[in-house]
Amino acid sequence: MKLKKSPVILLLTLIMVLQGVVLGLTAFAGTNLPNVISYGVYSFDPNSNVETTTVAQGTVVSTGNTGAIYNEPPWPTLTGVPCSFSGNVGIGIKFATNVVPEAYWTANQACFHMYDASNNSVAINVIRIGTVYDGNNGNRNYIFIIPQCQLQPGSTYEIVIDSTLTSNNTQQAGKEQRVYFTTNALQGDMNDDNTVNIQDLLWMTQYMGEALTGESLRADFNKDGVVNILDLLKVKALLT
Ligand SMILES: [Ca+2]
Ligand SMILES: [Ca+2]
Repeated sequence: MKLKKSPVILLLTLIMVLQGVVLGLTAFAGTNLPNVISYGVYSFDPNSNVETTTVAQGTVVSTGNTGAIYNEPPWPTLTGVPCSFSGNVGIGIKFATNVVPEAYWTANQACFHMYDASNNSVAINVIRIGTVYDGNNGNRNYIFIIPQCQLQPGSTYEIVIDSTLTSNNTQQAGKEQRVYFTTNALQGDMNDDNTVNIQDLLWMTQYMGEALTGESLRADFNKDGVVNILDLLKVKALLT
């Protein structure tokens, strides 16, 4: 005897098939990928699970990405980055998903690399903050990069994030992501040799008087239109 399927069962079957198709397509399109959303310099409480304790120091650059939308790099360069890092300050990169779960943390840490303007590798610490690494951590989408040594002033650096960066939903980024930033210029380094010393004062004395040209405008440290003893004193106070 042939069983006749009820319309309700047929409808339910159809819904289940459609759901499967939708879920399949969603997975294929890659929603909830660990795409870079934003980056900036942050001070943070290393033991806090509350996002409000992660405080931006200056401008935060946004990529326009979400877990489903990915704008191809290059993204805007982050500026105003200090040359040295202390007191729980770091370059925070925010992702669309939780990128700090215990299961992937060691592997994710190894996905970050930093290079200087000459493409030399720069040693970094890669950290996460908080005490839990699941949905209870408001900072679960952040990873912080802290250079291990002093950076060159007024220089561009690159952070490369491997395509294998993985979120708690098992999704991998699937493409290399690159973040660029520039460091602050060294205050008082008038002659651009990356140190502030007596040579900078001597350099300034060449331009004593009204600040008219490019070099004398630069020597006018306090920007009052004239290069004089006041400028020399300002730079003298910065001597290392
Ligand atoms: Ca100098
Ligand atoms: Ca001046």
